[in-house]
Amino acid sequence: MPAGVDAVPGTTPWATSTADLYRVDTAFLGVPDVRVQDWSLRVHGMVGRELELRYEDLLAGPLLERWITLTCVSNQVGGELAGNVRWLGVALADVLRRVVPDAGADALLARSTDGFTTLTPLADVLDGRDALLAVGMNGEPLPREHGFPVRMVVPGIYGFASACKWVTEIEVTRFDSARAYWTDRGWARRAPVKTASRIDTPRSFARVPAGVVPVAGVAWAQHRGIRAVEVRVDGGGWQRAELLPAVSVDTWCQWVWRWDAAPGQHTLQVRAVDGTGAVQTGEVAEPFPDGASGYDTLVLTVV
Ligand SMILES: Nc1nc2c(c(=O)[nH]1)N[C@H]1C(S)=C(S)[C@@H](COP(=O)(O)O)O[C@H]1N2
Ligand SMILES: [Mo]
Repeated sequence: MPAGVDAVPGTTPWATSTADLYRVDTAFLGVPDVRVQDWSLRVHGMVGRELELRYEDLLAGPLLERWITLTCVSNQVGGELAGNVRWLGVALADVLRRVVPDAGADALLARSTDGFTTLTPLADVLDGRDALLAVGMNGEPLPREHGFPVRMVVPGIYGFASACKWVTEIEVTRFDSARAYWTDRGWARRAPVKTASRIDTPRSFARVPAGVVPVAGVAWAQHRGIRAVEVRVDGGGWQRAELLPAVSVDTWCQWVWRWDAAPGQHTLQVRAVDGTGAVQTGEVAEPFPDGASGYDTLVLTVV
């Protein structure tokens, strides 16, 4: 964990404990129970040569340990379907280099024991980001709920399009021919994480004493990073917040803005600027089909 985080009471903890990480499972027959000795991963499709990996092959490494913030496309603006976890795993790009993808391939179709599938851009996995075949989280083997024994984690892409749990098969394929669980239900075929920011404290409808009020929260734009966070009061000018440390462009960032609050009812809004300089859009969109957008907005009373 970087020094200097968790400095403002009421902000989401920088590190998400395994117990606190949100869960999304489509399997209605309970959480898959996969035994290590029965598990293997077949990497095939548009490749020079197929590969089958056993659990011991992954443990033989090299293993990388990386903080990566995972987010769900179903998250509403201001919502809680996001968490920052220390993942342990093998670089997916290394595995793909061993199978030698065909020049015409542009997608990975990952399949889970429960029939769930994800469709991920091949170029993103190969561009140097820390896409992982993860075997551990937060210093322990993956718990069953989060995909034991092995799952994918790809920074910058929503979970439904990258984070296949209980993964047993990866097919190198093409976007124009492949179909996946959520794309069959109308969700986006390409799903980069949208820049998002959230006010954690004060809470909505809070009553706070006049004077200096720390307004704080988190912001994320995985694999682009957060360059700035800005807050505005009652639709006024955007004011720069202070950013707390982030480990990399793949993790969220806590922020705080010290507000000299005058009595009355006020509306606060937050927006982030990502590492490319792009400002988070205020255009309101629902999560379907490719992620929510708009400013997190808080109404409170200063007394
Ligand atoms: N096999 C399987 N993998 C899955 C899912 C699922 O339902 N089944 N849900 C996906 C979605 S929508 C998200 S956001 C992430 C959530 O991972 P978590 O449940 O470990 O937080 O896993 C992804 N991987
Ligand atoms: Mo999700």
